[in-house]
Amino acid sequence: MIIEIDTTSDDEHTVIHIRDAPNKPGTLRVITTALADLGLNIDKAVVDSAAEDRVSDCFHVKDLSGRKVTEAEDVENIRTCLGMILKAHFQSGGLEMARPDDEQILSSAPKGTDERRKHDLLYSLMDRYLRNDVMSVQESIVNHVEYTMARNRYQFDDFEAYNAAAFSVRDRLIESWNDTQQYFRDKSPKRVYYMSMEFLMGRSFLNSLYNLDIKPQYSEALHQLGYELETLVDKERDAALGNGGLGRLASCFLDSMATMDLPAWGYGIRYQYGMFRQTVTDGFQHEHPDYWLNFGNPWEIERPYITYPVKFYGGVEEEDVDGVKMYKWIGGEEISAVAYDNPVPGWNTPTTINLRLWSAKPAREFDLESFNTGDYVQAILAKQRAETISAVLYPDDRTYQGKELRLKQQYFLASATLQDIIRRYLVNHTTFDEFPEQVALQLNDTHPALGIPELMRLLLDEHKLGWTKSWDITSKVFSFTNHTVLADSLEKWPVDLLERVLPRHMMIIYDINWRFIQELASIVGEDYTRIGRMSIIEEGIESKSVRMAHLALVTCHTVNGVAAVHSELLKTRMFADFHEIMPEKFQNKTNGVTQRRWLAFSNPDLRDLISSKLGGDAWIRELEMLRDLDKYAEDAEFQSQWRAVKHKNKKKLAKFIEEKTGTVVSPDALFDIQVKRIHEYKRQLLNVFSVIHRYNKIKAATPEERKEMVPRVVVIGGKAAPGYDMAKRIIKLVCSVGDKVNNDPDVGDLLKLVFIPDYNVSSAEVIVPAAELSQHISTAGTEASGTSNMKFAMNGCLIIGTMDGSNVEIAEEIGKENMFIFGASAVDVPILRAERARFKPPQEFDAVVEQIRNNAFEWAEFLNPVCDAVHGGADYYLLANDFEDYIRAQELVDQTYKDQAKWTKMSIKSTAGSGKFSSDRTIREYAKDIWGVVPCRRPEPGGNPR
Ligand code: NBG
Repeated sequence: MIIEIDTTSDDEHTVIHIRDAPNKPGTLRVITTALADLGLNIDKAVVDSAAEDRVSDCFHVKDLSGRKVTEAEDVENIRTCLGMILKAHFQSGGLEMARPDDEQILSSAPKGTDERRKHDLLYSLMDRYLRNDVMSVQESIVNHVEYTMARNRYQFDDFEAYNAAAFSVRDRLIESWNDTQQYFRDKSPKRVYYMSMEFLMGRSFLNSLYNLDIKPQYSEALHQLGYELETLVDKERDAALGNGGLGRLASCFLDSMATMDLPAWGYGIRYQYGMFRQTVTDGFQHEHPDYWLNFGNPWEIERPYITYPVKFYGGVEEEDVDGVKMYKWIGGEEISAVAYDNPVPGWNTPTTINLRLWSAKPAREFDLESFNTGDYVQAILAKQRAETISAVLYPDDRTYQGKELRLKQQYFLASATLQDIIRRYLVNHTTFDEFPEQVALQLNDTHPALGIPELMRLLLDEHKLGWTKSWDITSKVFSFTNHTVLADSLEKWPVDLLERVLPRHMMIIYDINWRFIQELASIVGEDYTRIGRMSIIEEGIESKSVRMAHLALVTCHTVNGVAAVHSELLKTRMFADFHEIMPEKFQNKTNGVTQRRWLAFSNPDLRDLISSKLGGDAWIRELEMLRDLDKYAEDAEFQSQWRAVKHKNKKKLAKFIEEKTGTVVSPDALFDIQVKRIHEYKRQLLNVFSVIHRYNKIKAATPEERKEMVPRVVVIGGKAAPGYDMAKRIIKLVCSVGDKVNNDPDVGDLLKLVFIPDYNVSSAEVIVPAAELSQHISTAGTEASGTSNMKFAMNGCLIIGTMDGSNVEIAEEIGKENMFIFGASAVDVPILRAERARFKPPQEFDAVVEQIRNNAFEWAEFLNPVCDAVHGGADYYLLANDFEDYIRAQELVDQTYKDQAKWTKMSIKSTAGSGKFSSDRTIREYAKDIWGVVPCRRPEPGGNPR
């Protein structure tokens, strides 16, 4: 494209020629608007589109006072501005594209009828998609500033700019969401519903921009308005509706389901308070409420008309209907579940799926009685309490607590979700015969397992289907994932609590159990201990409880573990009794993570480097393609580019660490990271002990020896459950050791230990790309899978770890020789545990413990319980047993790091070998082996593949 500005040929006008420009719709409008914005009136325009794909236009213009523009500077300004605007327009997706029409109405309403006329009018009013060229984007942002946020369009700050931009992206998400959902309705495929008490979504802005493929336009649009996208991105609050691995997995799954065009929805709870914010002062954790909705949430769509009643308490009435005994639950308390939809766009596809979150509101029907007795205000206040049900996420991810409110939350999710699914199913069905062919329900752990008795209740009591039919349907639609190997994490609800809160459900559970026990007895005979072990009802000494995992095992057609070793443990230990009788139900589905968020978007330099070698970005959808990087693992040129990317990311993290903690760390040191929830089984303590050991070695070394040492920055981050005393003491220990080490002049840059507060999804997006070594060091047989190890490996970070969870499969893919593996195996752990009273810890381990006890890091009294837990025959997680091998592995890390060519080769091989750990692969397996759903992709808008 050429812009020529001629000030001589016309006496009265300046003549602007735009030659050889691409013939793109909307160009003329862009030019005329731009000229008007520059204060130029067009007196004459000659538009020549003789050539099909190129155009030449010519405009005769004057300035606002009616004069020809001749000053060289003004002419230059016009040329630059026009050039920029046109360039942005041509590069962007400014194409107008027709939206699909409603096929059903077109075929059912003949031309000429009123219905058809109305439809044609409605269609013509919105027959195009919103345009994505820079100008249209700016217009929509500024519109939202004024009309959505009611701010002055000349005065809005970064936060308001973020919000307006987010609303403008939301408009585009809604178009895609609507058309996807319409397409699903038309095609009516089998759908899968992912039910989870947690979705740890993180931020949406950048993710949506990338997935809708509109980031360059938004970046440019904002830049021209005086805002930087990178700055605005930080204005978004994380949606932290989850604790850790389990909730983040659910979010990665949504991304993969959307990207793979599955007819899928997520269902969860819209907590008003997400995961608490953690601050650390003087080494002590403080929890702050995360009222993330405070300033509004532009990503959600409130659906005030989609609401369902959810009941609690009350009693059950028996009815005789034509000689058949029927039950009816008369609830004592009723609240409403209101839907909030969160569009989830896929990458490089027109599909946008839905995450529907329920919010609790007072029921709309009011108790007239209290109105009449005059207690109007009290009646309203009582109703208001309904909202507490969805008020707060329980911040303990493991120990089951038996709290009534938690039970109510679980039922709230189960009930609203099943009512919604049944309503959708009944729109185009008159019987339940096809329900199992139309619906798959995945339970993310047992948290939503009350869905089982709830579906039974709805089918039996509301739809009058009878036990056999209801059970047949229920047992065909549900499947369940177990996420733990720790027995005390298994949920058990006291029978008396369930009886009180959900009396009808308790009856149904008893009925399910009674039938199961009959069947079981026919197999195992009079082995009552076995029957007792397997029963859904646990007969405790003082009270009875419902084993939710057993309820799920008995009902679901499939149960899966989340990594190969974990799934084996389920079969051989936790659920061995069940596996023996129903082996066909057991499967493995090794976890995965989305490479979009965790590599392509959060590490753009590495993405570009990888794409440059793999001939494009197809690997962002087919992660196994990364394997091809193996070829370049020893290529010196590629290695140095690879290192340069890592170094840039490390500088960014160093800055982040300084902002968050005040500690200055050198980006030239080895960055060694352990970020995850604080748990004894994850053994952050083992890490700290080795830091103390390293510190001791530095102190004992001569200046010459120090010169040979590899400088290290050890980063630990993670939240402790508020009631988990030991975890909080471990944080204190990390901070105390950090205080000592970081301020010791003998140590300098050789060693730093920092605790990063408030580890969450968005800080992980800065930390993961910068890590060189990451620690996944749980006692073998305790971590079901682990998923952050996959993110780190993808980003070329080496793993130091035990043969636990998914580390085992990572080693298979990447090669053990490219990791630092140490420690006892899962087979040995029970034996070592039994013998630990007789175990003599290595002398260096004892020395570290003694140092803490002797107040080397102060706070000895406070830290003593931490020492007690791992010393003198306690040490349930076998820190002392693994200590020597861990130190050996750490020394190997140092040695290897000195050989940068070798280290970089291992790093490249980590990325190359991580293809298996895409959640796309995991979801493909779930879809095929468990859900029986297939992709359902709507046609590309405008018929052009993106
Ligand atoms: C966690 C496991 C992890 C696993 C994730 C996701 C819970 C209850 N379990 O090992 O501890 O990676 O689930 O499956 O959060």
